[in-house]
Amino acid sequence: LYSGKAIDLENYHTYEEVMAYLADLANTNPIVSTKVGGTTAEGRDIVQLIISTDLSANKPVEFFECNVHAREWITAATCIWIIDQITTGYGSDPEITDLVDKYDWKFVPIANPDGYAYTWSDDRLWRKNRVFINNSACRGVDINRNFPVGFGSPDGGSDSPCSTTYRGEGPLSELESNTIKDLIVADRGRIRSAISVHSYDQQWLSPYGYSIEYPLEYAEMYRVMEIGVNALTATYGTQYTYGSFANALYLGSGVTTDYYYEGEGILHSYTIELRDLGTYGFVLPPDQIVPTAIETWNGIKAFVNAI
Ligand code: ING
Ligand code: ZN
Repeated sequence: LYSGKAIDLENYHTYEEVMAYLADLANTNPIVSTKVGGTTAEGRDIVQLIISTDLSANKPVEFFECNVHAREWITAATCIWIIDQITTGYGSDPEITDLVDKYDWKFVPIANPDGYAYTWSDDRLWRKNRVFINNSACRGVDINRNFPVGFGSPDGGSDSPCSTTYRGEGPLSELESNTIKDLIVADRGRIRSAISVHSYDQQWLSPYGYSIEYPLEYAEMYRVMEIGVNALTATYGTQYTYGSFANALYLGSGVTTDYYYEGEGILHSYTIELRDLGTYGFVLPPDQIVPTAIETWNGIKAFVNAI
């Protein structure tokens, strides 16, 4: 199925091309492996890419999920660029070598494969997955409204199947959200940070999404968000805002970031909204992939070193 062909990092790629790249990396690089977390309704694997010098050491994990929302193509492209950066930098770039010696790095580059494939074939601006809904002509659940913490609380999602933020029949009703949960549970107790990568709006957001209350450790969260954003902005001057997402953006209930923090006790759990501010929105031109990835990676490195 997979050709094992490398991909260029300056363009967007189909689900199949990305999977071929990940498989090739795992086959050729001794510190890389892949794990199939689950298989979607349409038969696509949800793949986690693992960078680890020693899996048996159970190092602290830096966890990333990307492209939960199908149309946010820059998020998979950025995660793939970062994977390439880490794997090619290990052993030659001292900072990357140190970060890989200390931590395991785990990425789900395309967390919503059916939705992603649909944005290539039919509707570039599709957001949800592609499940059939009983008694409805509309399809798809918003994976980022389908998690247990805050699930169904008012204003942070919709119970209408035709809405782009349809939360689904119940917490973790969706294969994709269950898979993310299983991958988190598999590393329970050693996840040092969990980042949910979205676009667009240029924001670095902490819990809570479902409430305007601030988390107990908000001062610490704010401290590291500021360090991350400052390093990101120092790269090309791209302006980011940061804060708790219910306050900075809008209410969102049943989101991954609240589940990681409140449901799994992961202190450092954030949503990063990548470029831009709306000029191109979800359809960010390919010539912005590499600059977006470079600045984001600078922010993440500074953040990981600060926590
Ligand atoms: N934004 C996120 C969304 O799911 C978000 C932002 C995250 C809001 C968490 C509230 C809580 O709506 C995008 N662009 O998807
Ligand atoms: Zn999103």
